[in-house]
Amino acid sequence: MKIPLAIRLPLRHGLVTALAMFALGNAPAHGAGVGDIEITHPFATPSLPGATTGAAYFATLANTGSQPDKLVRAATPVAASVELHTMSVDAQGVMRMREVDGIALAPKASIRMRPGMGFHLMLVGLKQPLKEGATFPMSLQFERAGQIEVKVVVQTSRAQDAMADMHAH
Ligand SMILES: [Cu+2]
Repeated sequence: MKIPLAIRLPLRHGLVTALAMFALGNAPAHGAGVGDIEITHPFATPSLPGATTGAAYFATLANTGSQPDKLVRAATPVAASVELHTMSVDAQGVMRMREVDGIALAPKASIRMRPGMGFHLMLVGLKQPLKEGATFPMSLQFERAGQIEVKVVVQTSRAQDAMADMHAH
């Protein structure tokens, strides 16, 4: 699915996304790795009623090696496609997201992915609602490390954690 490079998000969506933070401590730790890539806690926020898109994140996405790598593709059975997106706040204070061709990881880099800011994996064409507590598989293709499958947990947000997280930056 082709989408415009920049999407002006409705304010409601922006707020929901900004407040969509989950409690890391509440879920059993899980993660996966391939080659020099280490992924901790893949999670998705529950989809909004009637929504055909969802978003997934990794608590951390790290490249422990000495060579650069790049996440270039993702796929899951629960959505028609997965797009790599980045989100930022423009000069007018409006949240915008755009598709990127990959998430580059410098040697020794570690990226935190959180609702409301930065990178996320956009699930386009959801085949089923993402309900809290459910899990689904997602396969990831890295330029250098190759392919890995992760288990994504659907987890409800906690607004106070989102605020704490935002203030931590
Ligand atoms: Cu997105």
